[in-house]
Amino acid sequence: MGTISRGFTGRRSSTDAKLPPGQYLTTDFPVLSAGPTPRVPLDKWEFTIADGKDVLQRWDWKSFRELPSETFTVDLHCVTRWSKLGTSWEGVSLDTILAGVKTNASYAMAHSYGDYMTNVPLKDLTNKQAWIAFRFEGEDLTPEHGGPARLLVPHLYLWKSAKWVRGITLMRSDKPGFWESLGYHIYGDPWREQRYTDD
Ligand SMILES: Nc1nc2c(c(=O)[nH]1)N[C@H]1C(S)=C(S)[C@@H](COP(=O)(O)O)O[C@H]1N2
Ligand SMILES: [Mo]
Repeated sequence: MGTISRGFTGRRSSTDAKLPPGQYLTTDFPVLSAGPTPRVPLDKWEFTIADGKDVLQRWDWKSFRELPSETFTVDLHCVTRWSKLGTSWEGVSLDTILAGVKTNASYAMAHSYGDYMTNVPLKDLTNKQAWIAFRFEGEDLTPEHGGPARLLVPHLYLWKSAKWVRGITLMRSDKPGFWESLGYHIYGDPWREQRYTDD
């Protein structure tokens, strides 16, 4: 009961409840990129679902934007310890993207233009937990933040949200991506503080 009333009376305590351990709040939106920002013209852009052997689905920008999209508001948590609450986005749910895909795979590798990649269990991409996002706070997503489109998996640390995403490869077994090979946690749950490999 005490916890419930604190949540309603104090701005600070309701915000604290949204802040994973070891994180601090920021209102700006830092840019974190491991390399140069790729510029992908929309007429060259494509997004594919593959299984390591075949391309199962392919969208160009026009057909991707014809998919039903949704707006959503989520909190972002970066492993470098900043969190940004209540960000609003528009994107296509991975539920929509994967609806027509039949697979026995349990894992996915998201690939980006510019060669970044990051692994996510397939069950973390479905059930309204992940999107291919193309608008941020009502504006087209800027190249610095991953435009034309980025993966957004906000319940995991933000390195899992591949900017400039160009496709997802479905995998039978888990494999580390870019940061995961360099010592970051294979899964990356901010609420369990899974920052580094052995956390
Ligand atoms: N393609 C690509 N995606 C990426 C990265 C990157 O270097 N390349 N950095 C990741 C990391 S570590 C973070 S914290 C977020 C940062 O997103 P932002 O620059 O929009 O804040 O993007 C993630 N996605
Ligand atoms: Mo990050």
